[in-house]
Amino acid sequence: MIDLYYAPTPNGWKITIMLEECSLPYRIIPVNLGKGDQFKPEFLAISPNNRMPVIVDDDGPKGEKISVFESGAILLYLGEKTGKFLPSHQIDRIKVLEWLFWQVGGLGPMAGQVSHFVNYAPNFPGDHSYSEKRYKNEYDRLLGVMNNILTEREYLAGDYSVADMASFPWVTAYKRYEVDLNKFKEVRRWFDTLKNRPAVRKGMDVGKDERTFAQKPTKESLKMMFQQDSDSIARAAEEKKE
Ligand SMILES: N[C@@H](CCC(=O)N[C@@H](CS)C(=O)NCC(=O)O)C(=O)O
Repeated sequence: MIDLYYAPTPNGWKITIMLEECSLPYRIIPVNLGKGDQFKPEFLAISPNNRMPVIVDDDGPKGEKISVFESGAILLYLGEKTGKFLPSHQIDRIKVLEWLFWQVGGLGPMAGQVSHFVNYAPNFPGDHSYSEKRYKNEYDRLLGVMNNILTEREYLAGDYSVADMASFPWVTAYKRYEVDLNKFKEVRRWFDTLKNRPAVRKGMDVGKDERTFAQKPTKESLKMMFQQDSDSIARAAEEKKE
Protein backbone atom coordinates (compact mmCIF):
# COMPACT_ATOMS: atom_id res chain seq x y z
CA MET A 1 0.00 0.00 0.00
CA ILE A 2 1.17 3.53 -0.76
CA ASP A 3 0.60 6.33 1.75
CA LEU A 4 0.33 9.72 0.07
CA TYR A 5 0.98 12.75 2.26
CA TYR A 6 -1.26 15.19 0.56
CA ALA A 7 -3.07 18.49 0.38
CA PRO A 8 -5.43 19.28 -2.51
CA THR A 9 -3.13 21.59 -4.48
CA PRO A 10 -1.58 21.29 -7.95
CA ASN A 11 1.55 19.52 -6.66
CA GLY A 12 -0.62 17.02 -4.80
CA TRP A 13 -2.89 16.41 -7.81
CA LYS A 14 0.05 15.33 -9.95
CA ILE A 15 0.39 12.29 -7.73
CA THR A 16 -3.28 11.43 -7.24
CA ILE A 17 -3.67 11.56 -11.03
CA MET A 18 -0.75 9.15 -11.54
CA LEU A 19 -1.95 6.80 -8.80
CA GLU A 20 -5.42 6.75 -10.37
CA GLU A 21 -4.00 6.27 -13.88
CA CYS A 22 -2.00 3.28 -12.65
CA SER A 23 -4.91 1.91 -10.54
CA LEU A 24 -2.55 1.65 -7.58
CA PRO A 25 -4.18 1.36 -4.16
CA TYR A 26 -3.29 4.29 -1.89
CA ARG A 27 -4.24 5.94 1.34
CA ILE A 28 -4.35 9.69 1.86
CA ILE A 29 -2.56 11.17 4.87
CA PRO A 30 -3.76 14.79 4.97
CA VAL A 31 -1.11 17.48 5.45
CA ASN A 32 -2.65 20.69 6.78
CA LEU A 33 -0.26 23.30 5.41
CA GLY A 34 -1.98 26.26 7.06
CA LYS A 35 -1.65 24.60 10.46
CA GLY A 36 2.00 23.64 9.98
CA ASP A 37 1.86 19.84 9.60
CA GLN A 38 4.79 20.20 7.16
CA PHE A 39 7.08 21.21 10.05
CA LYS A 40 6.27 18.29 12.34
CA PRO A 41 9.31 16.09 13.08
CA GLU A 42 7.68 12.95 11.68
CA PHE A 43 6.94 14.74 8.42
CA LEU A 44 10.40 16.32 8.15
CA ALA A 45 11.86 12.84 8.51
CA ILE A 46 10.42 11.97 5.07
CA SER A 47 10.27 15.47 3.57
CA PRO A 48 13.37 17.52 4.47
CA ASN A 49 12.10 20.36 2.22
CA ASN A 50 8.98 20.64 4.44
CA ARG A 51 6.63 20.37 1.49
CA MET A 52 4.13 17.88 0.25
CA PRO A 53 3.59 15.62 -1.71
CA VAL A 54 5.46 12.67 -0.25
CA ILE A 55 4.79 8.96 -0.63
CA VAL A 56 5.69 6.04 1.57
CA ASP A 57 5.54 2.72 -0.24
CA ASP A 58 5.71 -0.31 2.02
CA ASP A 59 6.39 -2.46 -1.05
CA GLY A 60 9.39 -0.64 -2.48
CA PRO A 61 12.43 -2.07 -4.26
CA LYS A 62 13.31 -5.55 -2.90
CA GLY A 63 10.05 -5.44 -0.96
CA GLU A 64 11.43 -2.81 1.41
CA LYS A 65 9.67 0.31 2.64
CA ILE A 66 10.73 3.53 0.91
CA SER A 67 9.73 7.20 1.11
CA VAL A 68 10.01 9.64 -1.78
CA PHE A 69 9.60 13.44 -1.71
CA GLU A 70 9.49 15.93 -4.65
CA SER A 71 6.64 15.43 -7.09
CA GLY A 72 8.94 14.82 -10.08
CA ALA A 73 10.86 12.10 -8.21
CA ILE A 74 7.58 10.53 -7.08
CA LEU A 75 6.26 10.42 -10.65
CA LEU A 76 9.49 8.80 -11.84
CA TYR A 77 9.37 6.31 -8.99
CA LEU A 78 5.77 5.34 -9.78
CA GLY A 79 6.52 5.18 -13.52
CA GLU A 80 9.42 2.82 -12.84
CA LYS A 81 7.44 0.76 -10.34
CA THR A 82 4.54 0.17 -12.71
CA GLY A 83 6.23 0.44 -16.11
CA LYS A 84 3.48 2.89 -17.08
CA PHE A 85 3.56 6.43 -18.53
CA LEU A 86 7.38 6.42 -18.53
CA PRO A 87 8.91 4.74 -21.58
CA SER A 88 11.82 2.36 -21.09
CA HIS A 89 13.37 3.10 -24.48
CA GLN A 90 16.10 5.67 -23.84
CA ILE A 91 15.20 8.16 -26.57
CA ASP A 92 11.49 8.19 -25.67
CA ARG A 93 12.33 8.31 -21.98
CA ILE A 94 14.60 11.34 -22.31
CA LYS A 95 11.77 13.20 -24.10
CA VAL A 96 9.55 12.54 -21.10
CA LEU A 97 12.30 13.63 -18.71
CA GLU A 98 12.82 16.88 -20.65
CA TRP A 99 9.19 17.87 -20.22
CA LEU A 100 8.94 16.58 -16.68
CA PHE A 101 11.96 18.69 -15.66
CA TRP A 102 10.54 21.61 -17.64
CA GLN A 103 7.43 21.34 -15.49
CA VAL A 104 9.13 20.98 -12.10
CA GLY A 105 11.71 23.69 -12.84
CA GLY A 106 9.59 26.10 -14.89
CA LEU A 107 5.83 25.83 -15.24
CA GLY A 108 5.29 24.73 -11.61
CA PRO A 109 7.38 27.38 -9.84
CA MET A 110 6.24 30.20 -12.13
CA ALA A 111 2.57 29.28 -11.85
CA GLY A 112 3.12 28.89 -8.11
CA GLN A 113 4.39 32.46 -7.93
CA VAL A 114 1.41 33.72 -9.95
CA SER A 115 -0.78 31.94 -7.42
CA HIS A 116 1.12 33.62 -4.59
CA PHE A 117 0.69 37.11 -6.01
CA VAL A 118 -2.95 36.61 -7.02
CA ASN A 119 -4.15 34.72 -3.94
CA TYR A 120 -1.90 35.70 -1.04
CA ALA A 121 0.29 38.78 -1.62
CA PRO A 122 -2.69 41.17 -1.22
CA ASN A 123 -2.59 40.16 2.47
CA PHE A 124 0.86 41.71 2.81
CA PRO A 125 1.72 45.42 2.65
CA GLY A 126 3.40 47.00 -0.37
CA ASP A 127 2.89 47.34 -4.10
CA HIS A 128 3.10 43.89 -5.68
CA SER A 129 2.14 44.91 -9.20
CA TYR A 130 5.57 44.43 -10.80
CA SER A 131 5.99 40.99 -9.20
CA GLU A 132 2.53 39.89 -10.24
CA LYS A 133 3.12 41.05 -13.81
CA ARG A 134 6.54 39.39 -13.97
CA TYR A 135 5.18 35.97 -13.03
CA LYS A 136 2.05 36.31 -15.15
CA ASN A 137 4.31 37.07 -18.13
CA GLU A 138 6.42 34.02 -17.40
CA TYR A 139 3.31 31.84 -17.09
CA ASP A 140 2.07 33.25 -20.39
CA ARG A 141 5.45 32.56 -22.02
CA LEU A 142 5.49 28.98 -20.75
CA LEU A 143 1.97 28.35 -22.05
CA GLY A 144 3.30 29.64 -25.39
CA VAL A 145 6.20 27.14 -25.23
CA MET A 146 3.69 24.38 -24.52
CA ASN A 147 1.51 25.51 -27.37
CA ASN A 148 4.45 25.41 -29.79
CA ILE A 149 5.44 21.86 -28.92
CA LEU A 150 1.83 20.69 -28.94
CA THR A 151 1.49 21.77 -32.58
CA GLU A 152 3.98 18.96 -33.33
CA ARG A 153 2.78 16.29 -30.88
CA GLU A 154 -0.41 15.09 -29.34
CA TYR A 155 1.08 15.15 -25.84
CA LEU A 156 4.13 16.95 -24.44
CA ALA A 157 6.60 14.13 -25.01
CA GLY A 158 4.78 12.18 -27.74
CA ASP A 159 2.56 9.67 -25.96
CA TYR A 160 0.61 10.48 -22.81
CA SER A 161 3.10 10.41 -19.92
CA VAL A 162 4.00 11.60 -16.43
CA ALA A 163 5.07 14.91 -18.06
CA ASP A 164 1.43 15.62 -19.00
CA MET A 165 0.19 14.61 -15.56
CA ALA A 166 2.71 16.98 -13.94
CA SER A 167 1.73 19.91 -16.15
CA PHE A 168 -2.05 19.60 -16.19
CA PRO A 169 -2.70 20.72 -12.58
CA TRP A 170 -0.78 23.94 -13.14
CA VAL A 171 -2.80 24.75 -16.27
CA THR A 172 -6.13 24.21 -14.49
CA ALA A 173 -5.65 27.49 -12.60
CA TYR A 174 -5.69 29.56 -15.80
CA LYS A 175 -9.07 31.20 -15.03
CA ARG A 176 -8.01 32.38 -11.59
CA TYR A 177 -4.87 33.76 -13.22
CA GLU A 178 -7.02 35.68 -15.77
CA VAL A 179 -5.57 33.81 -18.75
CA ASP A 180 -7.63 33.26 -21.90
CA LEU A 181 -6.73 29.65 -22.67
CA ASN A 182 -8.28 29.94 -26.13
CA LYS A 183 -5.27 32.08 -27.03
CA PHE A 184 -3.30 28.79 -26.89
CA LYS A 185 -5.20 26.60 -29.32
CA GLU A 186 -3.09 23.46 -28.91
CA VAL A 187 -2.91 23.80 -25.12
CA ARG A 188 -6.71 24.10 -25.10
CA ARG A 189 -6.99 20.88 -27.14
CA TRP A 190 -4.53 19.08 -24.84
CA PHE A 191 -6.21 20.46 -21.71
CA ASP A 192 -9.68 19.34 -22.83
CA THR A 193 -8.37 15.85 -23.66
CA LEU A 194 -6.79 15.42 -20.23
CA LYS A 195 -9.76 16.93 -18.42
CA ASN A 196 -11.95 14.20 -19.85
CA ARG A 197 -9.79 11.32 -18.69
CA PRO A 198 -11.62 9.56 -15.83
CA ALA A 199 -8.39 9.09 -13.82
CA VAL A 200 -7.52 12.77 -14.14
CA ARG A 201 -10.97 13.77 -12.92
CA LYS A 202 -10.77 11.31 -10.03
CA GLY A 203 -7.27 12.45 -9.07
CA MET A 204 -8.30 16.11 -9.09
CA ASP A 205 -11.31 15.40 -6.90
CA VAL A 206 -9.32 13.87 -4.04
CA GLY A 207 -9.87 16.07 -0.98
CA LYS A 208 -11.92 18.59 -2.99
CA ASP A 209 -13.80 19.78 0.09
CA GLU A 210 -10.54 20.66 1.84
CA ARG A 211 -9.32 23.04 -0.87
CA THR A 212 -8.39 26.39 0.64
CA PHE A 213 -7.08 28.63 -2.13
CA ALA A 214 -10.45 30.23 -2.83
CA GLN A 215 -10.89 31.03 0.88
CA LYS A 216 -9.57 33.97 2.83
CA PRO A 217 -6.37 32.80 4.54
CA THR A 218 -6.02 33.18 8.29
CA LYS A 219 -3.14 35.11 9.89
CA GLU A 220 -1.81 31.82 11.22
CA SER A 221 -1.79 30.14 7.80
CA LEU A 222 -0.11 33.15 6.12
CA LYS A 223 2.62 33.06 8.74
CA MET A 224 3.02 29.32 8.46
CA MET A 225 3.36 29.26 4.70
CA PHE A 226 4.98 32.55 3.74
CA GLN A 227 7.14 33.70 6.63
CA GLN A 228 9.58 30.86 6.90
CA ASP A 229 13.31 31.40 6.58
CA SER A 230 16.53 29.55 7.33
CA ASP A 231 16.19 30.30 11.08
CA SER A 232 12.69 28.88 11.39
CA ILE A 233 13.72 25.85 9.32
CA ALA A 234 16.74 25.34 11.60
CA ARG A 235 14.45 25.40 14.66
CA ALA A 236 12.15 22.80 13.07
CA ALA A 237 15.18 20.61 12.22
CA GLU A 238 16.35 20.85 15.86
CA GLU A 239 12.93 19.71 17.10
CA LYS A 240 13.17 16.76 14.72
CA LYS A 241 16.42 15.65 16.43
CA GLU A 242 14.92 15.83 19.95
N1 LIG B 1 9.16 21.15 -5.66
C1 LIG B 1 8.13 20.60 -4.84
C2 LIG B 1 7.13 21.67 -4.51
C3 LIG B 1 6.10 21.20 -3.53
C4 LIG B 1 5.32 22.36 -2.93
O1 LIG B 1 5.65 23.54 -3.13
N2 LIG B 1 4.28 22.03 -2.16
C5 LIG B 1 3.52 23.04 -1.49
C6 LIG B 1 2.05 22.88 -1.74
S1 LIG B 1 1.66 22.99 -3.47
C7 LIG B 1 3.76 22.93 0.00
O2 LIG B 1 3.87 21.85 0.54
N3 LIG B 1 3.84 24.06 0.69
C8 LIG B 1 4.08 24.11 2.09
C9 LIG B 1 4.65 25.42 2.52
O3 LIG B 1 4.76 26.33 1.70
O4 LIG B 1 4.98 25.55 3.71
C10 LIG B 1 7.45 19.42 -5.56
O5 LIG B 1 7.36 19.48 -6.79
O6 LIG B 1 7.06 18.46 -4.89
